[in-house]
Amino acid sequence: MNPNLLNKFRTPETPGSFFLSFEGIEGSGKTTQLKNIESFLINEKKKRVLVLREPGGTIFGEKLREAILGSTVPLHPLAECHLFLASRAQLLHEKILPFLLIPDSVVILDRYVDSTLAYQGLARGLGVETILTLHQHNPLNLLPHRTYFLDISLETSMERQKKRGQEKDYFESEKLEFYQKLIDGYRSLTSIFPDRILKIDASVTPEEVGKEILSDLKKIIA
Ligand code: T5A
Repeated sequence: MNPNLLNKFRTPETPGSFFLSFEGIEGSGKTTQLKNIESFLINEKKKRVLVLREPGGTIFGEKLREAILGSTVPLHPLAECHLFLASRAQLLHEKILPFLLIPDSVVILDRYVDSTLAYQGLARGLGVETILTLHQHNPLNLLPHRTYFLDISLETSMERQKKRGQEKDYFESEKLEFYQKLIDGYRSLTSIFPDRILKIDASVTPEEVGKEILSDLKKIIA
């Protein structure tokens, strides 16, 4: 990894404000856990909290979400990648950056740059450096203070998806090898960003996962 590339990235600096993201494969429990964190931050830490998801979160982003997840044709990895980046740039510009200028604000994102690194960079094969290079300019060069990577096995993901029983979207229809590449990819990202990404065992009960996240969060957010 070119160290000059990592130097192009920054984290928000407004006093008392934090940028958090949740990552993991389908069914890892991101949406379940971020609701828990949201109420802790509002009720106990008296923060102003904005929860957003990717792709989406803006009118334009939600249209792109529909286009990607509803696609019935296989997209070229670069086409896929640029659609996620367009949604992200608009979300940063319209919502994340203005909100993080407010003191004591917290943005919580359900997926962010590590999804692109894992899905398009590692599972589709575009490479980590290519994805980071595409993010090196403002506003895409903003990194979270903390990323919770909810780690589950292939079997757990499949079991939870089956239990939920919804129609499969564009990525959920992928083969098992794709999912294994994603799991390995996410795990490898923790060594590129050891200070930012915290791997959590998410195969246990939602309460146990929540406890581990809160214990870390209490250390970061005084
Ligand atoms: N994508 C996205 C890219 O390829 N590149 C990118 O750059 C970006 C941003 C988005 C898709 O786009 C791709 C990745 C995705 O494929 P999505 O629908 O927004 O799709 O995201 P998913 O992660 O697929 O959403 P899921 O709902 O499947 O996953 P979650 O949010 O991690 O899981 P959650 O909380 O909804 O839980 C799933 C089920 O498991 C249960 C829940 O009750 C629920 O039924 N559950 C647990 N059961 C037992 N024990 C636990 N600990 C549990 N936690 C949750």
